[in-house]
Amino acid sequence: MSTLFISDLHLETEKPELTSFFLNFLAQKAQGVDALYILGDFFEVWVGDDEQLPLHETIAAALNKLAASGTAVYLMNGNRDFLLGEAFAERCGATLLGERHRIDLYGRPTLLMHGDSLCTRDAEYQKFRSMSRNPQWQAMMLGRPLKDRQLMARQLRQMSMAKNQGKPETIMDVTPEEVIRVMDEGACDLLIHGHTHRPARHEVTLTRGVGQRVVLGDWHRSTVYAEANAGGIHLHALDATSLGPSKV
Ligand SMILES: [Mn+2]
Repeated sequence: MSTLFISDLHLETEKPELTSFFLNFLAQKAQGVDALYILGDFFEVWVGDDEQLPLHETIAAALNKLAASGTAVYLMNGNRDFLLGEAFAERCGATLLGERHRIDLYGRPTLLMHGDSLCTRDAEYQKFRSMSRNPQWQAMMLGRPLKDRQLMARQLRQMSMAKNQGKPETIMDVTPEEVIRVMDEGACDLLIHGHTHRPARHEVTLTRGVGQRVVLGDWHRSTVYAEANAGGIHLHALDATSLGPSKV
């Protein structure tokens, strides 16, 4: 019995090999597990659940199959796919989680996040984040024609890439004090998140003692995902080629 955690796949139509990697992962690593948690930035871009691309249908069908076999599937929004909603989650047979989700992981109180809110030193991004996570702003956005949203998403992505190029490394990483704050607040001694694309295990000194922060990797030709069971949590490096040839 085990639970898997992945994030930052950044799936997009233009990268069919990445979709294959993920489908192979589902078929070969996720079969029979208790639960699969996808902690944000599943998709490179998301303009609304009403944009139904073939990629989205492929992914929804694969997750549905996993869910139907008895594995609980959970989705969380990231900073790219913050508009991904209940309608798509339902098409996947998945449950959409809030931005800070607390679980009992085989007896261990655990906090799940995408991780972008932990990067508090990036003031400019946090300003955008509070706007883009506001339900009223989201409703206003989703009320606009799909074509407008597709165009805006492209522009936003270009702007964000240009801005991030000039930012120091420390600003792009989590703020240690913020990690302690959310873990203390959630009374959790394990935090699992993605976003920074810096997979690692870190010790965190909490009010109650030493906790752990597990950071998931992003997906290219390889990734780093986490597997938890009653014995603890482990990070696994995984190469796309080890799962076999491309299916898409
Ligand atoms: Mn992210």
